Amino acid sequence: MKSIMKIQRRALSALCCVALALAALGGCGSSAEGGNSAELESLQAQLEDMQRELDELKGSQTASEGVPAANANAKSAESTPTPQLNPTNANGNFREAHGALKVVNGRLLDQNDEPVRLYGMSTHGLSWYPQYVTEETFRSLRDEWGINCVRLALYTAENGGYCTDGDQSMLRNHILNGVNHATNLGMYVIVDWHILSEQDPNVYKEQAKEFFDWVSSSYGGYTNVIYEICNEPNGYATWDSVKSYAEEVIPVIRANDPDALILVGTPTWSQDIDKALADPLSFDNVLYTLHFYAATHKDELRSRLKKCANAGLPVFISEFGTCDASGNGGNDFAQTEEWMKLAEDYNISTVAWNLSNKNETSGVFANGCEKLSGWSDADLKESGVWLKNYFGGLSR
Ligand code: IDC
Repeated sequence: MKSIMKIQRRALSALCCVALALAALGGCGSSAEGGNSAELESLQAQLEDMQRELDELKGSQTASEGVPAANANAKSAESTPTPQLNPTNANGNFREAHGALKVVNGRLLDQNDEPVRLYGMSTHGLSWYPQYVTEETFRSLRDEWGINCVRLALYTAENGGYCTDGDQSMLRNHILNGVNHATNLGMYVIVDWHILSEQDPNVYKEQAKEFFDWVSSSYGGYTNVIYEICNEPNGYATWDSVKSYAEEVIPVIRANDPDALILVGTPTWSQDIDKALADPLSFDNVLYTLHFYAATHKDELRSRLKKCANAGLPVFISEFGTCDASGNGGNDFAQTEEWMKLAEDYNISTVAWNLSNKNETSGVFANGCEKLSGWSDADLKESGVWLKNYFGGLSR
């Protein structure tokens, strides 16, 4: 701020000089001497330089002040640098180029009615690996990995879970930071109510309604916030129970964010999208999630996806792994490639699990690697190298 005032003062005094010089030139009629006009030109050049400096300073100021408060008007977070490595982003800021996304005839379209595909990375549980919810990390993922979407995984029932013994205000803070960083960087962001061990989302339905009321009232004006209302119903959870949960939670979100994109998990760890096809929800802008782990889920689940997508079901792969369903074990890159080919054919968005240095195959950072950005291949596990190359367009 101080330097802006300094430049403004310098500009003012230069302006005075220009005025004085003009007055002097006026006195000499139209036959100004070369010396005087050279002085005038030099003053004008100085002024132009100062204007440039001022513009640059204002630009950096906007960027560094661009993190909006949770309930700030969405418009305050507009200016962001151009992503470098996003194959679908020829227009600069990805979020601004694609705007509010919508589901039309089972397909995900952008504000220009063009098909759009999100390439995402999911955090690990925000209670355990919050260090990756930084602008630095998201920027590196965007510019070096080609990521245009981050998923914020808020576990509900585990140790440190939002509905068990987790620190709710700290967890909410991670959500706010994550959404703000993604917004500033021109990325989409999925707020994932990460149900898992409780099996049925109805177990914490009241908490879910309260949570999504808070998120959607904070970010109702944002076009880049996507709500994932239940990660993976499993065990005894049927589609009927998931559906009735969705029918209560979705109107809470819609009251604050009428056109929001909403992702709904399906039974059997988000594999039973056929159940949703048989009895879909009646809301607009809803996609059903399918999750796969390439070393476990193969042709059979891919056939299901093909069948459902051909029948017009909107599907979103909000979590996948290159390894087996435990998040560990060996990678199966050949199967992952099969999955990615299919996702490309149907233009289905894909978000990979997970941003952590945990000692498990799916944690993309090398065990012990503490870097938060600018990872070399040696800083990554094999899954990380593969994902970086795939999302970055090197293996597509
Ligand atoms: C796993 C994590 C692991 C953590 C466990 C908690 O990778 O570190 O201890 O959850 O229960 C899912 C889930 C996702 C799992 C992942 C791998 O959505 O939470 O993460 N997985 O098991 N569905 C299929 C696989």
